[in-house]
Amino acid sequence: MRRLLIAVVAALASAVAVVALPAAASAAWCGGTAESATDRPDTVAALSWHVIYAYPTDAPDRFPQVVGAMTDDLTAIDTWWRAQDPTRALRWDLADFPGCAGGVAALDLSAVKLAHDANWFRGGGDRWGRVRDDLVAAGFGDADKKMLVYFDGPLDLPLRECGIAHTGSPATGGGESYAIVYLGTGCGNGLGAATFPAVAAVHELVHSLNALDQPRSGARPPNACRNDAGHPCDSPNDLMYPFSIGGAGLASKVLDFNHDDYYAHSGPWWDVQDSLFLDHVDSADHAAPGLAQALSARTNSPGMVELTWQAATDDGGAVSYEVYRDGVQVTVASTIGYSESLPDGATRTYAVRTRDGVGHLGPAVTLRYTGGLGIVDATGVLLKDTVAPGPVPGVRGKVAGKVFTLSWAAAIDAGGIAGYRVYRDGKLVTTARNGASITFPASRAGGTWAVRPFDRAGNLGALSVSITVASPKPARTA
Ligand SMILES: [Ca+2]
Ligand SMILES: [Ca+2]
Ligand SMILES: [Ca+2]
Ligand SMILES: [Ca+2]
Ligand SMILES: [Zn+2]
Repeated sequence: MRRLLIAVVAALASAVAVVALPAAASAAWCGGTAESATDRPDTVAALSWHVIYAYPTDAPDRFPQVVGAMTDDLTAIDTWWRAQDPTRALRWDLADFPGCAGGVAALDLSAVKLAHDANWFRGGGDRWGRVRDDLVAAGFGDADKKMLVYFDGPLDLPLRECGIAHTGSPATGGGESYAIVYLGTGCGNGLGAATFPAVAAVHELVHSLNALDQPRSGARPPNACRNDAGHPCDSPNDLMYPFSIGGAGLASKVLDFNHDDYYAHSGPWWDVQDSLFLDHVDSADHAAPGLAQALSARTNSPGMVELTWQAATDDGGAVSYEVYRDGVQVTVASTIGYSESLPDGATRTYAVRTRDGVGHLGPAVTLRYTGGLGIVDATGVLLKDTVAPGPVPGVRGKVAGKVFTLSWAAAIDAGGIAGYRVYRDGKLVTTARNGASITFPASRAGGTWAVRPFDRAGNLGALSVSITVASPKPARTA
């Protein structure tokens, strides 16, 4: 389920068209004026928030002018959240800047020139989707991150909406988890002063943490607005109140007035406090989970792939497993194993990443697999045959003179057949390694016969249909 939540806000004191920028960068962001259009290597192995400054192709890049004020607001948001709930903190995607003290100053802030011009984003339409699509195409689709985007371009905003977000899946980030705030058209006035732009940013961010996500049935947030169930109406000081007065500062806002609608409440519906994109600072779980060991893949039934791995260990509670197909997260499983359809001959890359109960992430384990063949290298060469041969289609037995010949049609295996196990009356009699027949003295012909192929990796195929051969009559002597 996905619901559009138009945010906020704004009733600004005046609709100035030009953003009043702070005079100079005031906070010490450790990245200086260095711009990165890609997600820098993570220093936090956990679900996190990634912050992006984005601007249309034909708009000026004001990142050097606004980064200090953005950092000031994000620092204020971080401090405000910890004051609202000392057991939680926003978990940010941080970068390894030399000599940086850490915290919000070490934010991995991206600066991205979008693929479209201001006109593409200016009007109504699905602006959220347009911004999101450009950023996902630029590489910001990591399912382990939710994105907070500062969009810096001119807009037509008759309703003074200064931000927008969707509710997605509480468990994952990526393309469904974009919180966007606008800097243009007056929305950014006061950036860096912990006033309206900071309120809008954390308001949209909390939408992306699925605040007031309405359950299909049963108890629900008691103070949801009557015609706007994604916002609470019990206090204008609530962070998620449908609109905010321009001059109201972040300090006047509370994270769920009375704790009865979306944060630290006692109801059965989703509670933002449980989000794994928050650092659970009160948890005794501090370490990342181990690897999904022994990741393997096989084809047990045609047209399918079955992934298997061993349970990972963790210093906390249960471990979940994020499964990726060709870089796209397809599920977060609480149990071991995953299967999906995969045509024989098709090759995909699978990865499994562990996640603990508070959002720490283990390293990913990866393999490439070709349906019906096995685990392959980057060029498609078979590394490990994990697929058993098909069954032998039929078995024949024939006594001629003193010789009994058992023969069968060859089994098929993409990695190569190595031989056949031969069974009489359910017991292994011998192994045939030189083709699809074997001979015995005629005196041993009586019984029920079947064969089982095996491939070069030792994978055993299914037992063939069995045939029953009568004992040859003993030759009579006159
Ligand atoms: Ca990063
Ligand atoms: Ca409330
Ligand atoms: Ca852990
Ligand atoms: Ca095989
Ligand atoms: Zn809203």
